[in-house]
Amino acid sequence: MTTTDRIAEPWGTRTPYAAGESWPVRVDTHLEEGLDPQNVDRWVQTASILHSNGDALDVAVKDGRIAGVRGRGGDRVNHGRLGVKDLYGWQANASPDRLTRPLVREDGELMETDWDTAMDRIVARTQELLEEQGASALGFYTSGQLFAEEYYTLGLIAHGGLGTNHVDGNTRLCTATAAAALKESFACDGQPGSYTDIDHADVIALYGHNMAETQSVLWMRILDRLAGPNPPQLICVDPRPTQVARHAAVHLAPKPGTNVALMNGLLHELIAHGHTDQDYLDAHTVGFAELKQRVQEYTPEHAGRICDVPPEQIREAARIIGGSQRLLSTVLQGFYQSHQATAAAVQVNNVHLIRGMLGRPGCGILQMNGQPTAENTRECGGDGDLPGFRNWSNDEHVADLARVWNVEPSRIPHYGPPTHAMQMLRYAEDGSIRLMWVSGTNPAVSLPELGRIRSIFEQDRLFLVVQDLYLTETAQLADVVLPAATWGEKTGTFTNVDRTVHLSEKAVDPPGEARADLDIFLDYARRLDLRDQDGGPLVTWHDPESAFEAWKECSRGRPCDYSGLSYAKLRGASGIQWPCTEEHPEGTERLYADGAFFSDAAYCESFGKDLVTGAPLEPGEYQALNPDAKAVIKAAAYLPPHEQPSEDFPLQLITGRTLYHFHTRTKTARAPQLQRAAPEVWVELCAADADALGIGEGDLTEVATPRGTVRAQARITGIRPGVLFLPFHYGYWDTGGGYAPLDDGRAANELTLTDWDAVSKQPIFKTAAARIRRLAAGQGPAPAPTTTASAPVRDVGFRTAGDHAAQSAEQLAGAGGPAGTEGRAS
Ligand SMILES: Nc1nc2c(c(=O)[nH]1)N[C@H]1C(S)=C(S)[C@@H](COP(=O)(O)OP(=O)(O)OC[C@H]3O[C@@H](n4cnc5c(=O)[nH]c(N)nc54)[C@H](O)[C@@H]3O)O[C@H]1N2
Ligand SMILES: Nc1nc2c(c(=O)[nH]1)N[C@H]1C(S)=C(S)[C@@H](COP(=O)(O)OP(=O)(O)OC[C@H]3O[C@@H](n4cnc5c(=O)[nH]c(N)nc54)[C@H](O)[C@@H]3O)O[C@H]1N2
Ligand SMILES: [Mo]
Repeated sequence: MTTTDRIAEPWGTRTPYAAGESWPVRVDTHLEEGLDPQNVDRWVQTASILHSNGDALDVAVKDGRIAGVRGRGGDRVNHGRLGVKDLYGWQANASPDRLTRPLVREDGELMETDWDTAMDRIVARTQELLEEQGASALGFYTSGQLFAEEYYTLGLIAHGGLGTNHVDGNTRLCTATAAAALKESFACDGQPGSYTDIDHADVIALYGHNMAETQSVLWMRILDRLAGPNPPQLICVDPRPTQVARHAAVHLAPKPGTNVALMNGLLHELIAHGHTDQDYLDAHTVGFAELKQRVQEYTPEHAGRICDVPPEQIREAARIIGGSQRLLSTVLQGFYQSHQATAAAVQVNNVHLIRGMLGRPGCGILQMNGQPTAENTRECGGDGDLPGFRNWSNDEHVADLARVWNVEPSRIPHYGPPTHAMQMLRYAEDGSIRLMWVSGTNPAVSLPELGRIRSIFEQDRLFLVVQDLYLTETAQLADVVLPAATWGEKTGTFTNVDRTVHLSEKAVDPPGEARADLDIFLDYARRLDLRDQDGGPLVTWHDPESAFEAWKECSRGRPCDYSGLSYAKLRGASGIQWPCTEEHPEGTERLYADGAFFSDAAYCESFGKDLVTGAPLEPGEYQALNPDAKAVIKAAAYLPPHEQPSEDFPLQLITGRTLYHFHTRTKTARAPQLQRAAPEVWVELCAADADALGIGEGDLTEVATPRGTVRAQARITGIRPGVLFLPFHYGYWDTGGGYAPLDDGRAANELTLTDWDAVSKQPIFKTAAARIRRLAAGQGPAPAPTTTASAPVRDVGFRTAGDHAAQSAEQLAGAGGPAGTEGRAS
C-alpha cells in the first residue's frame, strides 16, 4: 500500500504491461481524514458519475453519510483505479447548501414550499397549455447524468403520454456527434469498440480528445502500455500541448475547425500508399469510390495549408496509421463541437473501414461519450430519439414502440426529426414553447451565448422548471425549483462508452425532502393521470428495478438489447456490455466482429443525412445507397468555419476542460481538494502572442468576441499561435456561498456563438473569432494547474499539489492483493 498526493500525481503509480496481457489491478482509495477502512460501516456498489469512463467503485458509508470511495479491483473497466474527480468529488453530496425543499416563485422571489404545492403548480400549467396550445407548448431538456430508468420514464411521459416532440438532453452539447457519426457509418448508434482494445493496439490515435484529463483512468491504461514492453505509438490531433500530445509519436496541432481537411489528408495518404483492405471494402462497405475521388485533391501539402500543419507531419502520421496491425481511434470534443463535426468524425470511421480494422482485439473505434450516462440518454429516448434505437422515420418502428407502450401509434410524434435543444431554445425565444422542464443540467452556464440564454429564461411567458441539487445559475431563473436526490442517494443503472452497464445502488438518504428524479417524473405522470389506450396507467412501474424491467422489454431485439441483464446479475458483477441476451448472457465485447452491421433498412436506427445540409435521407434513397446492409463510407469536402478571424477579432478562441473540474463545477467546486487545484478562470495563450501583446504570466486580461467579454488571468503555454483557450467551468457561483453578478464576465460561454453542426445539431464551442488585451498586472501566476495542458512554458514558481487532505491510497495487486473487491478483471 502506498500513499500518494493525487492532486500532484493525478495518474498515480505505473503498473506496466505488454501487448495482449491483462492490465494489472491497482485499487485506489480515498477516505475522509482519520477514517480507517476497518471502521467503514458499509461499502455500496456504484460507478463514476463525473465522466463517461464508467469506473466502478464502492462508496464507504459511515454513520449514514458518504465518507469515501474505493475502486473496484475486479471491474472490467478500471481494474480498481479512480480519477481525481471521483476520489474527492463525493464530498459535494453533503454540501450544506444542497436544496432540501421545493421552491416556487412568489412576487418575483423564490420561496420554500411543500411538494404538493410545487407539483400542482407544474401540473396546472401543463394542463392549461395542453388546452390552449397542445403538447407543442411543452419542452423537456434533460441530462447525461441521470439514470437509464429516469430517461426511459421521461421519454415515455413526453412522447407517449403528452405527445410532444420537444425532448432533448444536454447530450446535444456533448456527444450528439458520436451518435450521428455512428448512424452515418453504421446506420445505428452504439460503440463498436471495447476498452480492452487498448491492451492490444499497436497504434492509438486520439482526435480532439484530451483523454489524460477527461477520461483519466483510460489514460492510465495507455500510460501503463507505454511503460511496458512493445508499447503502442500514439497520434494526437489537438491544438494544445496536452499530456496526450506530450506522449505522442506525432502531434498534429491543426488550426481549430479544420479537422475535415486534416482527415482528408490522412485518408489521401492511406489510399495513395495502398494501406487499404480491398477484400473488406468489397465485402462489407459501400461508398469507397466516392471517398477515393473526394480525397484526391487533399495532398499533404493542400491539407497542410488549410490546417497550418507541416505536410511532413501528415505524411508521418499516415505512415504510422497505415503500418498499424491493430489500430484504435478515439474521438471527442475537438471534433464534435465544431461546424463540420459529423463530417470529421465520420472520416475517422472511414479510416477503419478502408483498413478493415473493426471488430477484432485492438481494432476499435471509440466515438467517445462525455457524460457518465449520456449513452442511456441516447438509448432510452431522453434525447428525442425513440427508445431502443428505433427509427422515427420507419412507421413499423413507431408501431412497435406503440405496442410496447400500449398507446395509439399516432400518439408518438414522428412527423419529423425530434426537436434538438438549440431549436427548443429558439421556440422558447419565439414564444411557442411555454413550459420548459430542465433536469440535471445547468444551461445558464453551459449553453452558448449566455446573454441570449438568460434573456430566454427570464421571459415571463416561459414557465421554467429546474430540477437540481443546488440553487444553480439556472435554478435562480426558474418558476419552480425541485430538489433532486443524486448518485449515492438513489438506485439505477448506467452505461459507459464501451457499452458496459453498471448498477449504482443507493448508499445514503438524500438531504431533507429531496427526491430521486425517477420519483419526481413518476409523480408528475400520476398527477396528470396519464393513461394507455386501454385506460390503464401509462407508466406501469413504480421504482428503479421495475423501471429497468420495463426498459429491458423495450430494448429486446434491438441493438442495445438489455434483456439478459437484471439488477441481481449486475449486483457484485464486474460490469456487463450490451447486447446482453439469453444467447449472450455475459454480454458482447465488440460489435461488428463478423462485418455484419445493424444497417438493414428495416432494422436500422437511421437512414442517414446529407453531410453538408443535414437533411435526412428518404427511406428509398437509403435503400438504394445501401441495399445489402453494409457499412457506409461517406466522403466530405472541407468547409471553412463560419466565424473567421477578422481585423477586430484576429484570434481563434477554443474552450474546454481541465482535469480537476466537472462542467459548471456544481460538484467539483464543493470538493476542497479539487477547487484548490483550479480555483478561478484563466486564459491560455502562447508566448509569441503574449509577447506581441505585452501580456505576462498572471496578468489580468480581457477576452472578447462579438458576443461579450470575459476577464481572466493569462497563462502562457505551448498552445498553437493565434489560439486562445478558456476553461468553461466557471459560472457565477463563488465558493464563499454567494453569486457574482450574472454579467460579471467569468463564463466562457458569454463568448461562444449560436451555431451548430448541420448533421448532429451539436453547438460549436471550439471556434470563435476573438481578441485579448491586457488590463492590469497580475498578482502571481495564473490560477491554472501546472500538471495538465495548462502547464506553463516557463517556471512560474508554483506547482499544483494537494495538502494532507489529498493523500490517497494505492494498493497494487501482488503487494497484498486488492482488499475487499469482488468479481473478475478481464
Ligand atoms: N476533468 C473532466 N473530465 C471530463 C469532463 C469535465 O468536465 N472535466 N467532462 C466529461 C464530458 S461531458 C465530456 S464531453 C468529455 C470531453 O472531453 P474532451 O473532448 O477530451 O475535452 P475538451 O477539453 O472539451 O476538448 C478536447 C480537446 O479538443 C481540443 N480542440 C479544440 N479545438 C479543436 C479543433 O478544432 N480540432 C482538434 N483536433 N482539437 C481541438 C482542445 O484543445 C482540447 O484539448 O470529458 C468528460 N470528462
Ligand atoms: N464553452 C463550452 N461550453 C460547453 C462545453 C465546452 O466544451 N465548452 N461542453 C459542453 C458539454 S460536452 C457538456 S456535457 C455540457 C455540460 O453542461 P451542464 O450539464 O450544464 O453541466 P453540469 O455542471 O454537469 O450540470 C449538471 C447539473 O445537474 C445537477 N445534477 C447532478 N446530479 C444530478 C441528479 O442526479 N439529478 C438532478 N436533477 N440534477 C443533478 C448538477 O448540480 C448540475 O447543476 O456543457 C457543454 N458546454
Ligand atoms: Mo459532455
